[in-house]
Amino acid sequence: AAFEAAMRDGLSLGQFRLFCQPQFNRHGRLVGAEVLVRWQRDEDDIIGPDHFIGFAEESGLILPLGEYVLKESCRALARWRSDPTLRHVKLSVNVSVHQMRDRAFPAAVAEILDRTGASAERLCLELTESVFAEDRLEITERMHALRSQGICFSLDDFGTGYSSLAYLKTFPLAALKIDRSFVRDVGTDPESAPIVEAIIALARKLKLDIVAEGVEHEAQRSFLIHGGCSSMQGYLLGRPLPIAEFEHLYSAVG
Ligand code: G
Ligand code: G
Ligand code: G
Ligand code: MN
Ligand code: NA
Repeated sequence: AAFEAAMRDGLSLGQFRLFCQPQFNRHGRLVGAEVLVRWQRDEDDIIGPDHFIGFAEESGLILPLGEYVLKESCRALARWRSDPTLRHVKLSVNVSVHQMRDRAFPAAVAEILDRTGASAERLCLELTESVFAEDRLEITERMHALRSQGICFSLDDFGTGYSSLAYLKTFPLAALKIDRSFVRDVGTDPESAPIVEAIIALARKLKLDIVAEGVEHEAQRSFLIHGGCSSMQGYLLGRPLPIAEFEHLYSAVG
């Protein structure tokens, strides 16, 4: 409860900060970034989402926190509209199942887009497979309501958890993110390479984009490129940076 109160204060004090990790296509062009939230409790006390998203979900704070993350992400997209490089960046925002269960979510997102002036086509929402354990009709309806605004969806951590391939045809997804556990092992574990190749082939057949996560080594990158992977994210290519630093580093004019 004390942690919850501290989070509530942190939210009103603006202590939650957005970091962005770049995503590049196979030709090395910056095409996107994933938004990763951190809680800056003090000058040298930053904690990562693994330590507070669970609490936020249990307490209901995930709704205002999620809305804050979306609003800041859309404000960035609006700023980037006139930058020759950043205008091509699509921002991927992680969305909790609790947000997807919220009846008011699509309208709240529409209002954020409207108020900030961000283009819906530049916004992608990342869902995890846990979302699909929910009421299927409700989630599908909510996804279509957001999809009709121009927003797209990607499926995070693909291949872990209790994946069902049926999800891929039931829900309106634009991309799959190959979980970093598979990417990590492509050079060492004899099973991982064919799994990654099969996921890429599956995604291409279904006309889904693929983002490989956790690319740390050149050998992983070349394996993925030869396998036909469309884009990548990982420490080899760029670490998550505070959004202002991300902006400064990649802006064509800064
Ligand atoms: O770097 P990293 O520790 O940021 O991220 C850990 C996990 O936290 C990731 O799996 C990511 O999905 C989750 N996460 C990061 N930012 C957000 C956010 O804004 N909302 C939600 N729901 N999850 C997030
Ligand atoms: O040109 P290269 O050797 O990198 O191609 C490796 C494989 O990736 C080939 O099978 C090719 O068809 C595929 N490929 C080439 N360019 C693209 C691209 O832009 N997107 C995707 N998804 N696959 C590509
Ligand atoms: O939403 P998701 O679970 O995919 O969040 C991505 C997580 O992966 C974040 O915690 C991010 O900081 C982390 N991450 C990003 N790139 C790399 C990488 O190259 N290696 C490792 N080990 N983690 C990474
Ligand atoms: Mn993610
Ligand atoms: Na992931």
